[in-house]
Amino acid sequence: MKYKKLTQQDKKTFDRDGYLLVSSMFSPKETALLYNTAIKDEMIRNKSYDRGDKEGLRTKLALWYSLDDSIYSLAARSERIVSGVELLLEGEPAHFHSKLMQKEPRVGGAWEWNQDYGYWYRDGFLFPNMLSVLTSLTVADKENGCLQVIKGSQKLGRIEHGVAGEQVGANQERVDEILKIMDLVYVEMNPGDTLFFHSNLLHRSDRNNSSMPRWSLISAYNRKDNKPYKEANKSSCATIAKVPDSAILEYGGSSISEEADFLIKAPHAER
Ligand SMILES: O=C(O)CCC(=O)C(=O)O
Repeated sequence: MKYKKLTQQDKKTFDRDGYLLVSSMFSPKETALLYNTAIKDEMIRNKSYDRGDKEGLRTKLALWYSLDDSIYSLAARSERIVSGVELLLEGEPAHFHSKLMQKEPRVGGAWEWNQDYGYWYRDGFLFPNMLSVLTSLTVADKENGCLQVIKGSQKLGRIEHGVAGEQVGANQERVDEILKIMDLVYVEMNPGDTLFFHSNLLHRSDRNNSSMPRWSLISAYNRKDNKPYKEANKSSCATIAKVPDSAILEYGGSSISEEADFLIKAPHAER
C-alpha cells in the first residue's frame, strides 16, 4: 500500500496559509478501525470530560500525554505523520498531547476562537514551534460544526486570550477586526482526511446542529528543541518512537491504556 508523504510544495502551502489539508491521509480501512475502536473504548469514555461554550452547550473530549501502542498512538507515531510534522516544523518533533474530540449530535457545543499557542504559551513553551494534526474520523461539515480557520492568521503572532464560557478564547475585539481583512475558511473534511495547522492559527468551530456525530483525533507536536521552562510533560521534548505506516492495520485496533497519562479535569475548570 502507498501512503501519503508531505512534499516541499505542501510546506509552502502550510507556511503561507498556516494550515494544510491532506485528503485521505488515512485509508478507509484505517479510519474505520480508528473510529470503531474509539466509539467502543471504555477507557476513553471513562476519562472524557466536557467543556461548556458561551451558550452552555457541552462538547466532550479525552486528552492524554503519553504515546502507547493504542491505535491512536500508532497513528500519531506513524512514519507519514511524524515525517510530515518534521518537515513542517523544520526540526525533530516531539509529541505534546493527543485528544479525541467527540462532538455529539445536537448537543456538542462550539469552540470559541483560539490559537493553540494561546494556551501552550502558558505552559512555558518559548517558541510557537508547535502544530496540531487533526484527523477526521467522521464527516465534518458546516452542519455538524467543522473546524473554521482564519487563513494566514498564524502571521499575526500570539493574541491575548481570556475566559470564554469554560474555554479560553482569543480577544474577540481583535478577532472581529481580523475577520474584516482576512478570509474565514470552513474546513470540511471526509473521514481519514488530515489537517495540519500552526499553533498560532486562529480557529473555532460551531455547535453540532446535525444528527451526525463529529469525532476527530488531534495530536499536538512540539519541536523537540523547544523546551518549556515550566514543568510540562516530559514527552513534549522526547524523541518519538516512530512506527511504519503499515503498523495501524498490522497491530491496530488496540484501545488506550491507563498509562497514557490522561488529563483529569475538574467539572468546571477552565480548559
Ligand atoms: O475541533 C474543534 O472543534 C475545535 C478544537 C479546538 O479549538 C482546539 O482543540 O483548540
